[in-house]
Amino acid sequence: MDYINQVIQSVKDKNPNEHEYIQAVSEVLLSLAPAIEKDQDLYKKNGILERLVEPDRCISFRVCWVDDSGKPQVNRGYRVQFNNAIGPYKGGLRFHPSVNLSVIKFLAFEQTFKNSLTTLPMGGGKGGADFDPRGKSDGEIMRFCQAFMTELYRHIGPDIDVPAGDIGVSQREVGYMFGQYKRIRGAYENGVLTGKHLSFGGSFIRPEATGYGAVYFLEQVLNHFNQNIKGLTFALSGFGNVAWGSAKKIIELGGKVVTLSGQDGYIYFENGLSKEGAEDIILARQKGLTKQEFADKFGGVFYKNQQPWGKVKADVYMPCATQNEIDLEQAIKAVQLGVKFVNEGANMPTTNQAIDYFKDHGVIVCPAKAANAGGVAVSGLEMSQNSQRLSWTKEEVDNKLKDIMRGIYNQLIDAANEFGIGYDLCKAANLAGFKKVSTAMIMQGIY
Ligand code: NDP
Ligand code: 2IT
Repeated sequence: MDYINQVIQSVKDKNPNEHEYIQAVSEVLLSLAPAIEKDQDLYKKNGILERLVEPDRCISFRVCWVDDSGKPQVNRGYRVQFNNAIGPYKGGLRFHPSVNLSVIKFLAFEQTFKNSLTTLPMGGGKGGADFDPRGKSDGEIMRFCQAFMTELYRHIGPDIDVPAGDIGVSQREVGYMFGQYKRIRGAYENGVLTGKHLSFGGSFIRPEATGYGAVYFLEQVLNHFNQNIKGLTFALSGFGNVAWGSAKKIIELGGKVVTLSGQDGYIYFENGLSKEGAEDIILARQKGLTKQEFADKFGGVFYKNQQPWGKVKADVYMPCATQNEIDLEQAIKAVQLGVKFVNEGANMPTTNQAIDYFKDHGVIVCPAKAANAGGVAVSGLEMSQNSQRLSWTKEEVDNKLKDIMRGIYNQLIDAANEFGIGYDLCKAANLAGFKKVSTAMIMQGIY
């Protein structure tokens, strides 16, 4: 434990303002105690923890673009290439005003372990910009994406680093970025980005994969408790890609979705969101429908500037929007309301204190790096299809996704058994991811 605490302290000393990054590192490293205690000399000799918390490189760059009024605008772009021990750097790009180095570092750090759990050969990376896509015209989005890629292109490639979408980046943005990459490189390397449209190398099921995968993962957990999705009530946050895929699959499997949310508030559906409503989320977003309009259309009530956590009764809380959505205070109220499972669709949506409170009160937390790994897993399958110059059917990809999510769950159970930690899926995910990445790092020598 001394070794772990020393490394956490050094991360705090070196990066005092990076709260999200310190939070992610503390959560992971503290849970690795059983593995470190078992092989302390090996890990110390190889400087594993010190190396694991220092990204391979952090790239930051100016993104200058011209808005519709002809005015130059400047944003800050990032790509953090965290760890490529098991494959090329891989991870999404986030366009949101809250993006800073700490946020991108925590996401890239988490991605390293998540990607390892998928069993596919992908290292960890993440990027983005403090650009706010809200209220921007399509032309402005295109020019921003082109300007962003004009700098990013020199750092990426199908065997180097493969970005994809995240908050504020979906198929449209990936398309604009791929077009610019292709123009600059003068080569058709469509494996350089994932989340592409089907017409130029995208994969079936990639848009749905994060949400579907999270529900497939939860099915494994529920199975352990002799339960299933049918009849359970779900409170979801988010009104984007992950919430959409999750809501569709939950409803298909007989669950009831009672909330969706955005930055401006949440919608409560007393009788459950309909199948049509779930399918409409992405279209509603593209058309710029407000949450109030969506609520009116599909029989919900909109609660402005509020989030559902600790307010809404549900069997499963499924945060699908952003980091630190559920804090300790909300966790306490959630337990009083009888929540039984927290299934993390978003990355690090639950604070460390809230996770501990949930665990101490018998709530099962399905950690993001396992539960939401389906998105990057199908990104990995998109890379495989691009390399083969083939595309697989919807059924083929969906079946592979189901296998991968089952495999992730089994890896967690194996790690929990190996290290004697009981049914703690958060610790198990960290231990399983760490084992693979650290083995590869040790075998490749100190660098
Ligand atoms: P989208 O941009 O499609 O949707 C994001 C949603 O979250 C929007 O509804 C947005 O609100 C809401 N949101 C964003 N920031 C905040 C905030 N600060 N407070 C409250 N709500 C917020 O993103 P995704 O669905 O792709 O991503 C959601 C989460 O899932 C992120 O944590 C992401 O890292 C994670 N994730 C995504 C994967 C993917 O494949 N896309 C894969 C794995 C994880 P509004 O409607 O007001 O804009
Ligand atoms: O957080 C994530 O796993 C993603 N945003 C998806 C990354 C990817 O490369 O598909």
